[in-house]
Amino acid sequence: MGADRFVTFEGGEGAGKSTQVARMAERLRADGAEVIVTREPGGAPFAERIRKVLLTPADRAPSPLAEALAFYSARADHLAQTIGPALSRGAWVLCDRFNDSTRAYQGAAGGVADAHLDRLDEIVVGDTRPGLTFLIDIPPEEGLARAKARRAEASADMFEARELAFHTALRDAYLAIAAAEPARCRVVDGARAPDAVADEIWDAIAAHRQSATAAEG
Ligand code: T5A
Repeated sequence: MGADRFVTFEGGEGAGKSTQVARMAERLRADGAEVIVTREPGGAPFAERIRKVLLTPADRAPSPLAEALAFYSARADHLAQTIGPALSRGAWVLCDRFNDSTRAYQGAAGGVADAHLDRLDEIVVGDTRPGLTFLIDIPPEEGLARAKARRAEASADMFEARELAFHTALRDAYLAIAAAEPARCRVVDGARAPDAVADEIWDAIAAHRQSATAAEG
């Protein structure tokens, strides 16, 4: 069982995660909840420094294992500095990407063994696992086109620049994660208009909130 108020948003490039995180934060706050919005990689000062290194295109890409370790280093800082303290005081934490991203990008698409990622999760994440995860699913071509349109003339970051086969493998990996953990993961069709996506996510958060409150007694 994860932390009930810890909600993560996952999906490929340009799926609409940041858009939906912002909308859900607004709705929860309007409902009187304390909410923090955060992201990975990043979400704390040291983790944001690692983010810069990870997303800057390099002449030679690092090995997927080296990448995974850097993401977990940032994650350890993020959990200690931001996520853990917020959950301890009863706030909701809405996080744009978390450890499912490492499973999909460095694991399934990059080849890092599940057993290695299991050990890193045990060491770094422990019990602070998300209680609810939205997988915003869209065809990779569409997500990449959105991301490209948004960045205009700026160059693609290190992950966005990878070939379509990589992004297709990512989508399959995410869908497999969601199928393996149906109690935590909700697959949402992200190809619809932002309002329709937001309404579906909000309904799921409301139901989750109700069952969490009932469990707290
Ligand atoms: N990574 C991350 C790993 O490899 N391993 C890890 O463990 C972790 C944590 C992070 C990169 O790091 C990798 C994955 C990533 O490649 P990032 O810049 O944070 O880099 O990249 P993304 O998380 O992919 O962020 P994006 O901003 O590209 O995608 P979002 O957040 O899914 O999309 P969003 O909401 O910003 O929307 C993109 C554009 O589409 C529009 C928006 O207005 C925006 O212009 N849009 C829609 N358009 C039409 N219909 C909708 N429903 C729309 N929703 C949004």
